[in-house]
Amino acid sequence: MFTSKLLTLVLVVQPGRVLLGMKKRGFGAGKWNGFGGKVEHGETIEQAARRELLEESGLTVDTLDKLGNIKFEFIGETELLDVHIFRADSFHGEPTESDEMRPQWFDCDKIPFSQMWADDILWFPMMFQKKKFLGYFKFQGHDLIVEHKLEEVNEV
Ligand code: 6U4
Ligand code: NA
Ligand code: NA
Repeated sequence: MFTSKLLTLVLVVQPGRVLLGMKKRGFGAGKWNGFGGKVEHGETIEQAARRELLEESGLTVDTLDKLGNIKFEFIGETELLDVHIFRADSFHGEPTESDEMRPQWFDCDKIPFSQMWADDILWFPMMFQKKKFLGYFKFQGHDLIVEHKLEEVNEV
């Protein structure tokens, strides 16, 4: 039996660049990624996305656009990660380092994919084009994708 854990992921995008955070501890430590984490009891997925973005980057946003949903399976584990992905095109505040993340802007043609989750290089192009998508990735360990599906959809 598989259970699943609801997670959020937010990409803050400006013309020509995207804000990523170096994860300093916990799941995915050592990788550049968007900002996010677990949805807690009593909050909606979007509330969790805003809370985690603020906790990890110091930023608030007016509008979060739903972009996609990806389910991750890790061989040998019975818990699927159900990650809800959002994009923000404007923000308030200054990116600020937290215990968990060190934020840094990257030009869109210099994204550090080799230091990111292996799935990111496949869906970032859709994210930059504001296309919506659904995906499923099966990982062996944290670096190897052994199976995946990714499709553009009209609504997520
Ligand atoms: P705690 O322990 O409460 O600080 P929390 O911050 O709630 O944890 P965390 O940081 O473990 O949760 O959440 C994992 C983050 O990593 C989420 O934003 C989703 C993201 N993530 C997980 N697998 C991913 C993958 N394969 N590709 C990707 N992001 C992934 O791009
Ligand atoms: Na987190
Ligand atoms: Na958290």
